[in-house]
Amino acid sequence: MMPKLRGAAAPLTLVLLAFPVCSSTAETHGRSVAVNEKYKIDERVILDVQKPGYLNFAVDPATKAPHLLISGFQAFGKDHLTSITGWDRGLTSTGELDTAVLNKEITWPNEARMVESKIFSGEGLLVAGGFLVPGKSTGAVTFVPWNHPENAVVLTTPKKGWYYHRTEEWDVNSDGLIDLVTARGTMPMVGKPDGELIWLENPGPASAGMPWKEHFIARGPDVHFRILNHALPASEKDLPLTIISTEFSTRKLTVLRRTEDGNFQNVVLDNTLGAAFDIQLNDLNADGKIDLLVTNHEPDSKASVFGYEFDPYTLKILKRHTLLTGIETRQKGIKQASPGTILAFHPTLSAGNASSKPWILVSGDGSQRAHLLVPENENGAENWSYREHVIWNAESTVGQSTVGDLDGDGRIEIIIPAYDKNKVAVFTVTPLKLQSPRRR
Ligand SMILES: [Ca+2]
Ligand SMILES: [Ca+2]
Ligand SMILES: [Ca+2]
Repeated sequence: MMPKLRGAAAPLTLVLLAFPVCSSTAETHGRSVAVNEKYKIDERVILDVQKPGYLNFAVDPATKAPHLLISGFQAFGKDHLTSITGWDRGLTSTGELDTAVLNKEITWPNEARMVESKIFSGEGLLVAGGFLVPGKSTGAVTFVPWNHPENAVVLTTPKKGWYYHRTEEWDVNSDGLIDLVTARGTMPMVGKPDGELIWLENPGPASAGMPWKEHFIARGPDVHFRILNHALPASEKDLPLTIISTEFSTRKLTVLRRTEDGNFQNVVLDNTLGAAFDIQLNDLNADGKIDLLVTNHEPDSKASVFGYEFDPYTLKILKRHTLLTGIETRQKGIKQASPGTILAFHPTLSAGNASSKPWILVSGDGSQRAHLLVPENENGAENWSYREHVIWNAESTVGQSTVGDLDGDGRIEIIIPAYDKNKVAVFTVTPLKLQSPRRR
């Protein structure tokens, strides 16, 4: 999410707003939209949440209860990392939800996600933070223990004016301890913006709690990136560490591949896509090969979502497909642009869906909308056409949305934050009852 500075326009009264950040008051709506012949999207509930920026879905490691994680931030005053659970009592029974502020000390929390590896002695969240807002631009990567979130540990050494949006796990130095890869950016008032991809060396249990040693990988990546190796099928696991980055400030999509001498080969994949923003790795056209799903962040008709067919061996783009373009930016103010983050997902939890084309959820950011792209053709690998559905006209900056089965009924929820409106909307993907009978 790239919320913009509004200078003095940000109301100082926000500082005085007391927690809780999520109140039990909520609107319920009955809006329902069919998105194809198999599914409809039902609007379930709209929650009041203070300045929700990034949403993430997490599962309690012990109880397996689904949690909605909310990274909330604002120009003045404390930010918050909040968890909402208790959804199994009914999505619309908002008075029954359990809301907990996990941490109020992390500056401008961006992406917060459950650690996948046994890096730390217990389960917990990795939070990337900071943004180009005065007083909040020196960010950090923080580990928040799940059972004791008050005992958060900062893993990065403070670097003035640099902020973080994402972390991924990889044993970069092959010592058996999983390390962290992250990108950081800076946009100083005077001077040029800059970015760098780094990895943080896991020191092992002996020095737990200390900042991790930083290792430089490359200059340029400033916001988002993905480790390709996580997405590759088992047959391609032999490829060296390969990181694909969206470089926002230098306006290009690049790939970095580790060479035998331990350095990284740097290849520009596309320098014509505009200000590159988010990236996900998915098999978009269901042909068995991983594709690159990328957004840019542009104020005008160049605002787009792209799908790239890509050869992981030669590091060459085979074809770029424009999945959505001309996304209108409606948010007023300087430097407003669209879209924001992107997420490919399957509309049901059933295993058979893994081989079909995913849907694509586009958080609009300055478009003030959440856009859902549904494949026109479920199977044709050559068909890259999507039908766009505006599933929520938030009339507010839309931060990072997420998906997951919140209430455990087997149906996927789509959860969308309206940052300026202090709202979070919950939708359910519901199979249509009247499906054509299956042929035997
Ligand atoms: Ca390591
Ligand atoms: Ca593919
Ligand atoms: Ca559900």
